Amino acid sequence: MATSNMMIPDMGGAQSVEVIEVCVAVGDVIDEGDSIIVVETDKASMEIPASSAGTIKTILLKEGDTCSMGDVMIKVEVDGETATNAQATSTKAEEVAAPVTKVEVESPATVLAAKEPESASPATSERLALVPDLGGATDVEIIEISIKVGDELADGDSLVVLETDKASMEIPINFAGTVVDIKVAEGGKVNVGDTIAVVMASSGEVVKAEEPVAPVEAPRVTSVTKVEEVVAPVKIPAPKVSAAAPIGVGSAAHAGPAVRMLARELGVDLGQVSATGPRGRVLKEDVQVFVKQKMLQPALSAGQGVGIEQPPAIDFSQFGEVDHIKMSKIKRVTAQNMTRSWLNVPHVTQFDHADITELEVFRKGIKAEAEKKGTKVTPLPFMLKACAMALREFPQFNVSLDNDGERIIQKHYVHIGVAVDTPAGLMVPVIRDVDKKSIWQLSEELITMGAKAKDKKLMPADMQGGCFTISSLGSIGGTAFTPIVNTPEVAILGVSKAEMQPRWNGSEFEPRLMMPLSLSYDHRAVNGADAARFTQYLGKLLSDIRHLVM
Ligand code: CAO
Repeated sequence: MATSNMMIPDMGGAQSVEVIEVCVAVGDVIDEGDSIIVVETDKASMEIPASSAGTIKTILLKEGDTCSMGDVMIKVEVDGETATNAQATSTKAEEVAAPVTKVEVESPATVLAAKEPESASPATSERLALVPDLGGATDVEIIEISIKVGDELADGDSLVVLETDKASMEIPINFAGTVVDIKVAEGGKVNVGDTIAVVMASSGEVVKAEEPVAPVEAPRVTSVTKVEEVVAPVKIPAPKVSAAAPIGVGSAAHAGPAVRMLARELGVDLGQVSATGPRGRVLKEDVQVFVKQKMLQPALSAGQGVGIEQPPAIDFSQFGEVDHIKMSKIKRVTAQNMTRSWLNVPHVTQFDHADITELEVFRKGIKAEAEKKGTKVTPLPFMLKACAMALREFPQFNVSLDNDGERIIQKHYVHIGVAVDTPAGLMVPVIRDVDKKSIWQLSEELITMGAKAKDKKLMPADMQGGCFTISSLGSIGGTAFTPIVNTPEVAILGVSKAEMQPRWNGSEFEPRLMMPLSLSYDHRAVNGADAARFTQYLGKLLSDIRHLVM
């Protein structure tokens, strides 16, 4: 057994390249060709594979380091025979720079260009931008043409984006000029040496037939293969240009290296981004829209419903005329609260009815008295009173769950919120100590709070401290609904419109005024049997309001 150094091979001429992933750990047994690290330039990411088999003893690079050809990546323990070769590798690797320079001149791309002197004739300043060596990949698909005829290109501007099953890569031009003709089409396949475009080189670009056009600076990975030939038996396998697999963010997504780099910088998982580019490619703008959407969801962060994909943004103007109307602050806050509750609370809704026939008789009976007092008594104050008694009877409804998931917080006060629909949005003023107040007091407070809500006069304190909420649609209609629990409370009572219904009294049907009740509850705090008992109890209290004074 001997220990040898494994070095970074030629990376298509790229220097000081960032290590974005270390794929191995000390002690790993690796085979030749296994990925050791992943590096990323601004053009592509590449897996750097092992040049031989062995057991990793030391890793000399870490994520965030920069590296260049010849740098030692790892030290490996190898068997005797491999060690000999590895020794050769380490010796020869120091010479790697020289042969690579030599080989680059002979790279297939440049050789091909040199074979077309008429195309790159010095008589005209037209030059061909050719497909460079693609690390051995053939018939590579063009997924984007980044230029059009007439474009003035600077050295390094992207010509096309190619995509293999492993990576997408921008192919840049390595001289400045104006695009005269484009020889490829989106969706077409290209190989090394194919002409991408004819470009009128800017003045100052020296063109000599004997100086072949080396069309691009990256990714000339086959030159590494040449290194293998030159420095045999040293074996430094070609880096695998692979923007997809190693990135770990949306590896299956279709995106160019620049987009991937942006996604990496922003910590965006490309797999979650809705792509709007051709053939499902993720564009930079898609990443930006994704981030913007996330920023608009502050209330959903910190483990609350995160990871749930947003529906894709749709341009509705394609279907007809639309307006974009800014939501009021109240509506935005309500939307966040509703979403948070919907995503975090396991909701169950218990449906029931309360027979309020007698209650209604009584209520109508006190109408004149109420008017004398300058107030109005609706069924709602009775509901408030009944709920307050039910919360005392079933204290498990008067709790909040501690965020640690291990405790419940039992409340010994009874404050009940009442949902009020206002033009500005939904507000929930809280009536305090409901259990201690009379129907008259509750009626007055309801009227006051309802008016304050509609006049936007509620103070934050008026809307805090609720133990339970009532949402009454009784004045509007409907037979039942599923209200959303107003967290951190654990239950909410929805009240629908009371209607006369035939009820079987044991010997005949009789008309009774039945009020529908919809009790939604957090199933972590409350179980179904308790919910059924709770609504039954409400029914008992409301069907004979003498119970309310007991
Ligand atoms: N069944 C049948 N009739 C009902 C009823 C029910 N469940 N609840 C109320 N009503 C009747 C009332 O008796 C009243 O009729 P009368 O004038 O003939 O007595 C009428 O509906 C209107 O009542 P109201 O809405 O003025 O009063 P309320 O006490 O029921 O509601 C408040 C108070 C503050 C909620 C109210 O001002 C309000 O905003 N209501 C609109 C409904 C609403 O916003 N609900 C919240 C929905 S969002 O989840």
